[in-house]
Amino acid sequence: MFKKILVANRGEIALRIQRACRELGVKAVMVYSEADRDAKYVKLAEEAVCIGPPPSNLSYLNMPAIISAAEVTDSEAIHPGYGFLSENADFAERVEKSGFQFIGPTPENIRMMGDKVSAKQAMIKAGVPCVPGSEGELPDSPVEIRRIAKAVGYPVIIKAAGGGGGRGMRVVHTEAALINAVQMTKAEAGAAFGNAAVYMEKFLQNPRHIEIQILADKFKNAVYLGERDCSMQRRHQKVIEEAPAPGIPRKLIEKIGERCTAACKKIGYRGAGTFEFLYEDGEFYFIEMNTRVQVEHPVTELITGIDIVKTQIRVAAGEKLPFKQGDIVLRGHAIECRVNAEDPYNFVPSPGRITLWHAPGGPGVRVDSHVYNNYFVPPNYDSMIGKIIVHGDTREQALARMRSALGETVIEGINTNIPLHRELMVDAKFMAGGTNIHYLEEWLSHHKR
Ligand code: MV4
Repeated sequence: MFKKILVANRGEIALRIQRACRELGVKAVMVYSEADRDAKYVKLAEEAVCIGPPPSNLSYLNMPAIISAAEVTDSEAIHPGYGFLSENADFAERVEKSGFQFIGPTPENIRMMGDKVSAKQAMIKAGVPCVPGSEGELPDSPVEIRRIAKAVGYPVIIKAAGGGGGRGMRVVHTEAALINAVQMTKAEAGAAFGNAAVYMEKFLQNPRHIEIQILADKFKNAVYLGERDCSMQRRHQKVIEEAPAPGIPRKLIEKIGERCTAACKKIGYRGAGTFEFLYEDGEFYFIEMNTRVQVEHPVTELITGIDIVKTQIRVAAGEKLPFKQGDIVLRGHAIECRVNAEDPYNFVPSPGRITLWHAPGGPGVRVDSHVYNNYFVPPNYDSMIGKIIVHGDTREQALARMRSALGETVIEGINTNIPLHRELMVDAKFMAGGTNIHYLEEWLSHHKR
């Protein structure tokens, strides 16, 4: 095991990784920007290094500053968390070239998954079901493009190879609109990602967003830890996640999970990873793979009893996965509400000083947050200030525990989306389970206030 690792992130995930390090007996070096000087995990750290001014590009995205911090502190490995540099293959490469272990997959695997065309080709080859569409990048010939779209069937969606997470996509309903849409998407993709390559898929109208969590070691052992339903989202920002996904047959999840672990073995994947799928009419379609720990990992931890962050660190240190697929048992139901510093209905960010903070508690309630009484939420970063996660024997018990937890939560001095969560937890359609990716935006459009 490592003696010391550097945590190259901020906020709740920095604290989450610091806690995992403490349990493992590993020293955690925290880095922080000038805006995060007063963060709780910085005060609690045995070592902390300021890496620059508040803007992310000068601090949490500053590769030389982070690698220098690892050098001066004699760290052995770097945990990138999520966001920032976590899925940057060049960063992973520079970390390893500087003699540190990157806590994540190989730079080659990160690069493969960052290019959505090569990711999809690898998945097709490995037997993971994908959305029907173009075989790889679209050709230049309009005649060929029209032929592919006709074969796929309208509506189609044009996606940038360099995109992902909802960036660089365009839906096309008719042949008349096709060529212009492809050209527009290519131009935008070239400017935004430095890669004009695009591909085409059948556009699924009402899917759910279901993802499979995997863990793999350096010895081609891989397991899947069930699924998460992340359909409750607005503008590609997840709001609520849960596990298991209501109403999806366990046998089908197992079949897809096995395809995911087989793909991991085939490409030599190591660390934590998430296969994102669209689920419609009883079928799974792979769309993207995330090569990092995700915000919503706690719901999987609660139903499996497995510590995903600790396992990431263990496998990065060269340990074997401490469990096999047959050891993984799913128990009960977990729900996560992301707590954001924002107006609950118009979503305008609400940074500032938290004058009163009461976190909820009780059986089956977990709060992952770096926030404390009198904490100042800086305006420079994402608005998420923490997560409330509950576990119950059944979905109904988890819902009851979340209602209770949200009822106990007091946050004053800034606006938060807690009122939105309170309403959603008593919404009849959400309570029934299985709402699709459009549900929240439709709900908000009818919301009276
Ligand atoms: C799609 C789709 C429908 N059909 N692909 C958006 C984010 C990116 N990861 C993929 N996305 C989508 N791809 C096909 N073929 C609909 C979406 C989509 C979406 C997916 C997951 C969660 C939220 C979403 C919101 C809008 C669109």
